[in-house]
Amino acid sequence: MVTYKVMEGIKKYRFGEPISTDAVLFEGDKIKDESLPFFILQYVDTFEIKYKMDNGDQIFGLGENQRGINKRGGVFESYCCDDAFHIPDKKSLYGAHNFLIVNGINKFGVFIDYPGRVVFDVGFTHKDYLEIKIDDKDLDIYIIKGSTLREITNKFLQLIGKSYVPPKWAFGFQQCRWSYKDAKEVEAVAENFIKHDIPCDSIYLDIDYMEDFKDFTISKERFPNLKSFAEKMKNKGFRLIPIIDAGVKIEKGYDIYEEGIDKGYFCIDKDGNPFVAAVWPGKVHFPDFLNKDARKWFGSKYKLLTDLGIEGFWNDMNEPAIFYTDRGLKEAINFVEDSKDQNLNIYSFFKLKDSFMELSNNTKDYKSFYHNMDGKLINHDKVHNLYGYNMTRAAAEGFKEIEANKRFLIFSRASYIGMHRYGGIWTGDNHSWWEHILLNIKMMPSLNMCGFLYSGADTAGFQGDANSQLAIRWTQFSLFTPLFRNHSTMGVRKQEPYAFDIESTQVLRNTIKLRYALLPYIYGEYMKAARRNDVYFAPLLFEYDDRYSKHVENQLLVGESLMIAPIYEENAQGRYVWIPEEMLLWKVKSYNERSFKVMDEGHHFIEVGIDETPIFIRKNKMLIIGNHANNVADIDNSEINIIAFIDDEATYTYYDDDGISYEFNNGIYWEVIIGIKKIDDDYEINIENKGNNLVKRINFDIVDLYGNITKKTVVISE
Ligand code: MIG
Repeated sequence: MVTYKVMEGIKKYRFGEPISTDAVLFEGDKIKDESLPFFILQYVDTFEIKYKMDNGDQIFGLGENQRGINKRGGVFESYCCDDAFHIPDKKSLYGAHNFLIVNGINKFGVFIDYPGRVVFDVGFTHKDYLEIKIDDKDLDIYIIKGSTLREITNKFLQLIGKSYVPPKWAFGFQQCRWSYKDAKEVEAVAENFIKHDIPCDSIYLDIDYMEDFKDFTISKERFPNLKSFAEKMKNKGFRLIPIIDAGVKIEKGYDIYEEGIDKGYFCIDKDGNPFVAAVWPGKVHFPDFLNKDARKWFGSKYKLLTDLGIEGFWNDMNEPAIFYTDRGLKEAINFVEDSKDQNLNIYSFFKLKDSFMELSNNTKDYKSFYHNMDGKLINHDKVHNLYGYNMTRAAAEGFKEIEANKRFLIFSRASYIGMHRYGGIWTGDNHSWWEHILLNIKMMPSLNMCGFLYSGADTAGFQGDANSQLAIRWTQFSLFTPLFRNHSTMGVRKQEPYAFDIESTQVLRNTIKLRYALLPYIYGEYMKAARRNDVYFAPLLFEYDDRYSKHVENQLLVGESLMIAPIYEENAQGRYVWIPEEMLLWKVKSYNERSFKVMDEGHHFIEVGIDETPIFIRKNKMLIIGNHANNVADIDNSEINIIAFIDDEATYTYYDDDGISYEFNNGIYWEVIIGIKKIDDDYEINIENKGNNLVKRINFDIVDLYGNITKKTVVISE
């Protein structure tokens, strides 16, 4: 073991010769130190960490996973997996996020930088032990020390580098479906949004826009002129966001296939031939995203679409998902043939069934192909979790070549720690289940702790039929998630915000308009988190250390001013909320209406009608509210409103920038620093306007602890 001091409070313990994952940005200096906070068991080929947890210890983090914000009690396996049935005992979803924080008398963060299989047994097998099993003995372990959860998180986020920042329009509402299959249907969706007066910034193109599911091709029949169509749609206010899949179809004459073969850019099997798996297009090869040159090549292909006016993409199937391989299929078919005319008992019958069930995403297949990493052949299984990461990196690096100072929208299904620098993620194929709203709520802070700020779930659920109530309640939560997209699979009930009944459309319209009105806050808080290595969503205990806040799993802090308590149960007329200090409750029906209630510290049942989104403004904090428009770019926020809940004084920094470029990195952004101070029965307002902000007028609703409202208006001179 070699120890490095990487940064203040962060040590790296290196075992063997780990493969570089590029998760962490700093090397660090060697030091003499063997003070690991846990036991290490090294076996011949594997490695295990054991940590004795105190009764009260909680475990946070682990990103995209099932179960609680506190992960204690579960087993989680980092091995990116295309599993479309997210039930509580599933151990792997699409991401591999090996960072956790132990919160007890001892507080520290652990990041296991190993890109193959890692199992986190968080007191499942042995209730008092955190046991981390690694499939290898070459790895880096980072230990992050700090006195609070936020401090540990901030340090970890500093270690792995600044978050990806999407264009501002990507904070608008987005509509997806597998599939709006041709230009006519896409246009009809757009017309529906316009007709129903529901804001929306983009419409997605799922796999059917391609010719035979071939990456970077466009169906001539369904989208005869994508360039002019994209332009027309943009003029109506909608950007088109095509999907890109990991597998490249094997087809003579298809240029991407031919080039990949020519240049040796595909993953290979043990005999050195391009590895064959089957996904959407049938048989495909997998681009070797771990090979720099292949990455560059694939990344440059996005230009074929950006040249047509496309400004955003989603990268799918990049775990990589495998439907079947020849090996698996052959074994299964042999088994079927052997079973023919047999009297199958329960065991042989199950084995027969399983032989097909186990065709997809089989570890045997993952073990049977190789990457070329800087000239070294590496078995895929060892670096499995880097695949989607590097596909998305390929895209991001491609965009840099295409137009370095322009922000593109890009997010991925599979991911590993560090990918957050290149793009966002969505949380894959959930269901239209109430349980999945709650899962979504719990996952968001965990994802943020692992760096993934631009993230969100398929709102209203991907699989299964949504009723209007579920779509509404889910949208009332998702309106706070940076990626705010409604998506569903083929064959299920339509769930666009106008797809139900007039009343529900009205509620969804108001809910989506609320999102647009909150953009100054949501976007500003996102940017602050991204620039300060912070989270946007946090569990309550990041700010409150009382005995209840520690255990709250169904309320979140959003940015610095808000707490939310979403409704995630069918037919609920309200819910219980833990309020850790006085807060101002605003049940929003429509963002232009104001009605507040001061809530005292304690447990409360709050009534929440189906048309209401409850928002809690924290004490001595402010919420900025702008205006809505049908697109982000059309919003006029020269006049904004602030709701402030003031005991004595508060300061808030309203951040904004051009929303399209990276100039904010060069100090080009706007800040309005707003101070409110209570003096006797009045308030003193102080405004410092930095940069060339467009805000001309701010209307204040200042509410005190007794609920008295003072209205003020400040006009900002140039
Ligand atoms: O095997 O492209 O998670 O969002 O609609 C399914 C079709 C492939 C999975 C993605 C989903 C997408 C679907 N894809």
